[in-house]
Amino acid sequence: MPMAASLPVAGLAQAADDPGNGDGPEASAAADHQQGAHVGPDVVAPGERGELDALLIPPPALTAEPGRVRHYEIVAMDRDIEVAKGVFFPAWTYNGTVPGPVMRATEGDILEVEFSNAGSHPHTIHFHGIHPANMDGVFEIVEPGESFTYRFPARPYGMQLYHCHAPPLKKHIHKGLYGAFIIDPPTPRPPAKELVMVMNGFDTDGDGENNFYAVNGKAFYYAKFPIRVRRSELVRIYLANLTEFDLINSFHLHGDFFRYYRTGSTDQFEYTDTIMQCQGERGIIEIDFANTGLFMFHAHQSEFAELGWMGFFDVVDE
Ligand SMILES: [Cu+2]
Repeated sequence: MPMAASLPVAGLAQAADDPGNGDGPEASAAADHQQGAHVGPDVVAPGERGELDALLIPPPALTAEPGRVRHYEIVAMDRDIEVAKGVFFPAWTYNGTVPGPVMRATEGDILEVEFSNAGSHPHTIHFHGIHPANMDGVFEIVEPGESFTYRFPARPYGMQLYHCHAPPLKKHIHKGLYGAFIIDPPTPRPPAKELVMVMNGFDTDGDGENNFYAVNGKAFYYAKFPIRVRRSELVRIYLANLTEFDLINSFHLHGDFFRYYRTGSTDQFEYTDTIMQCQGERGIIEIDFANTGLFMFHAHQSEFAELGWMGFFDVVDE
């Protein structure tokens, strides 16, 4: 977890320039300046507006229908991806992005995933959930140039995930082979503005420690492009932690509380503003914003936040 090389990252610059970043009377006077440095076009982040929409916004939930097949085609490929402004990471990807595409099914649907390995190393797809042993993506290693079709009923409902399970596991996950897998209850959850956030980290200098952190793969992206939501609508976040090397990651929301459904397979929830997840943990967050304005969300490990895992909700009345 070393400091990033001399990269002009907004969060780092701000932290260094503002040692008196406290709660004193002068703090509010500096608020406008701080806001300008932390959010919007001045933020140094990779990517264009809307570029991460396919990872942020899941396909819609469908009501249960007997015998329905949900078909996905996933191709493993090596690809250099920009994880922080001007910083490229030699990733192993599912379909070219880190995380891979959001997969979604309703409990009882047949999930059918046609997996082809166009990468340089052997890979698999291991899904979390309940399924037969020969669909578990551990023993059926798919060599470069080969393919394998996973097919099983999707269950149980909740926020699941998938990742490569080829050895050495640490490397195959850190390189970027993972993604979100949502299984909806037979009767879908109430309508909401739905978002997917996969927390991840990138070791860009090969020393076994992460140099950048993000949700959905790009440091400070949601600080540059805040996520606009309406105060009147329920905001539902499918959150997973696929960060390698660090033991935990976390999600903290400013200015409000949320319901957190751990894994999302029962109706039990915790009411809080901060949760933590070990690698592979996931859950569903539901927020009813009480106020309009810009609200920060970030890892509550300050270091992760300052190395990229920080963004904003722009809550508006419409
Ligand atoms: Cu792999």
